[in-house]
Amino acid sequence: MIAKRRQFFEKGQCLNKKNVLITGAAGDIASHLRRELAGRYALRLSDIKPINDVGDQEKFMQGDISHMKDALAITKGIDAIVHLGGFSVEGPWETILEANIVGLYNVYEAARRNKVKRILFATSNHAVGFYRRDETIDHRVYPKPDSRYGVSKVFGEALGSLYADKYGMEVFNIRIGNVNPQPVDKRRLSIWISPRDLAQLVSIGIDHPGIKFEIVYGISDNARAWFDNANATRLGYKPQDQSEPYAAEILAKEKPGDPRIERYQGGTFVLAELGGDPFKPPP
Ligand code: 15L
Repeated sequence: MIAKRRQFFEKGQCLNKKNVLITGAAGDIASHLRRELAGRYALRLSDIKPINDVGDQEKFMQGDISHMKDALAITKGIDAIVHLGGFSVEGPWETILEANIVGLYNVYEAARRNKVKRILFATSNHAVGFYRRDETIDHRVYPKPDSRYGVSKVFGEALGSLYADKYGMEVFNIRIGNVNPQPVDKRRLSIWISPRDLAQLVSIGIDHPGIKFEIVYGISDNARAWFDNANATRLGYKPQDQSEPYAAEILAKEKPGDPRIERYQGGTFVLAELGGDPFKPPP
């Protein structure tokens, strides 16, 4: 049993499992994925911040992806990258530029130089946040970012498209809604994804043969979804969780919202302004 679980490492690479790098590994989404994917892949974790609870099947390499040298070091000997690293809400332009534009470019370019074929990019519903809530959109709509953060996610999707077409990289974009053990408010009833459903999508992104460039939505099987996730279904995604059982309790607590926010899928991000706190009242 113990022998079966053992991984065989040579020069930092696991020989009997896919070597998967998770960037932004100190964050919340990564902590869910590490738990859900434990044992399935040899996980290399990387973040600018240290991680104190590294498991015995995980390796940690600290790195700042805004420096190419670090991006090259962390992507060496890897089969697939799950790129979660970056700034995860609206913020000042300099912050978005360094973490989400320069950092993302470095990860793609380092992957190309290190011959890493597959990249999963954690893009966001905020790449399309200025679509209205009365519209259902699929993976083929043109972007409508709701923030500088959303623009950086559109940039990431576009860079992935370039690296797929020009360099034959295999790119899987997950436009994540909101990852949480449970949906937390009315808007999230539409865009919620449970940790185990996200892990299923990530596994599809890592293991599905013949990926070239795909965009899927990271949502569970939500009755109130604004996204037509047919592309994920086509690739075998069968979400196990639904937000509807939480709806009555959430809606009973929900206060009437600002109609400008209520109109758009991106919620508060459509109003958020400089200062990096999308939950501040609008100016
Ligand atoms: C995101 O893209 C953010 O990373 C996350 O913090 C949430 O704000 C989420 O979107 C959301 O829209 O709920």
